Amino acid sequence: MKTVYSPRHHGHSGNTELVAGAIVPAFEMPSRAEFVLSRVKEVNLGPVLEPDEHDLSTAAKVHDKAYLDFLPTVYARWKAEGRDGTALPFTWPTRGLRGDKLPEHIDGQLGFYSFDGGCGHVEGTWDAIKSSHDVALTAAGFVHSGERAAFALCRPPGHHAGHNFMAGYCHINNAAVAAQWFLDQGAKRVSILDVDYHHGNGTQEIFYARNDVQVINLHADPMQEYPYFLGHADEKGQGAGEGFNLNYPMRWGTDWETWSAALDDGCRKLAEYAPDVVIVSLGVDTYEKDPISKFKLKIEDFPKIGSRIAGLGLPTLVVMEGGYAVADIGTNAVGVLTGFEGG
Ligand code: Q9C
Ligand code: ZN
Repeated sequence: MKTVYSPRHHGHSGNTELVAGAIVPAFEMPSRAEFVLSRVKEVNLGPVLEPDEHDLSTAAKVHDKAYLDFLPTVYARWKAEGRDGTALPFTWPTRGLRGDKLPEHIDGQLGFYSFDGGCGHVEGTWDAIKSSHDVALTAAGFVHSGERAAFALCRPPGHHAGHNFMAGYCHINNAAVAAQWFLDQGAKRVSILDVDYHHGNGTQEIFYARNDVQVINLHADPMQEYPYFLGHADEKGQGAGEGFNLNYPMRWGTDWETWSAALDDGCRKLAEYAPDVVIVSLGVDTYEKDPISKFKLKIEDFPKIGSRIAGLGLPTLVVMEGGYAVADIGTNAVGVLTGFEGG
């Protein structure tokens, strides 16, 4: 299986996030991608290739144009205020406020385009975001030209990013852009199977009223876990999209037995939809030793995920999302891929 990877993610480093009342070093850090890349090489998964440049025309079909124009400007405007460090919002347009009127000041705009305090920008952040987007589209290209599967080693991740907001370390929704790209190439139906510990709220929101992209999410119950405000079982899609969104919220402490039953059910629903291509939003933060997760999957469970997905027999694009137990995320992410390949 080919892996697409860009070293340009490195510039997105040294940033902080707001967690439990404190500004702390972001859990989403460059070593994550490095551990996954080393493991790809260690097991000889296949060639590692750099992405081609892609313009943002496909991204503009799943994201708001003004939001995409805003992202590259963030850090320069932060510095223009005489600041350094990490650009983060501290105010958000919640209920009763004008969510329709974009403020002029960078602090107001950061709040307007954010869902939380987890998407800090530093000097190299936009370049990393753009490279991650290019990684996803380049890997999608390999699947489109006949590879059975490809691995987009995206960093930063994407599944919390919605139509016009960043969230949970995510800015551009790489999996959503790839899904749109497959449709633009002639695919009739695409399924996104999101196995990250956290609900992929952005992916759900983007496709909620559409029937050309089926979105299946396995995740921690939003009653207990981030993103808290989306991801319940009764969210099934709306309008033409009714029935094409499936959520499997699970309680803290969920182990392989419970989790794999949800995976089996999701895979059955996916097979019934009979998509032309599957996009796996691969988060490995379901791991028992992940520092921000309360699920209990073990190292030996990850290859079984890959093998179950391979059993669908469909062209598959795997897009990297979360996973923060840095020393083991390589083993677990690549474990899914070798499991897929039957190794
Ligand atoms: N105690 C992804 O996995 N909250 N994003 C962190 C840490 C935000 C996770 C709290 C989690 C976002 C792609
Ligand atoms: Zn996650």
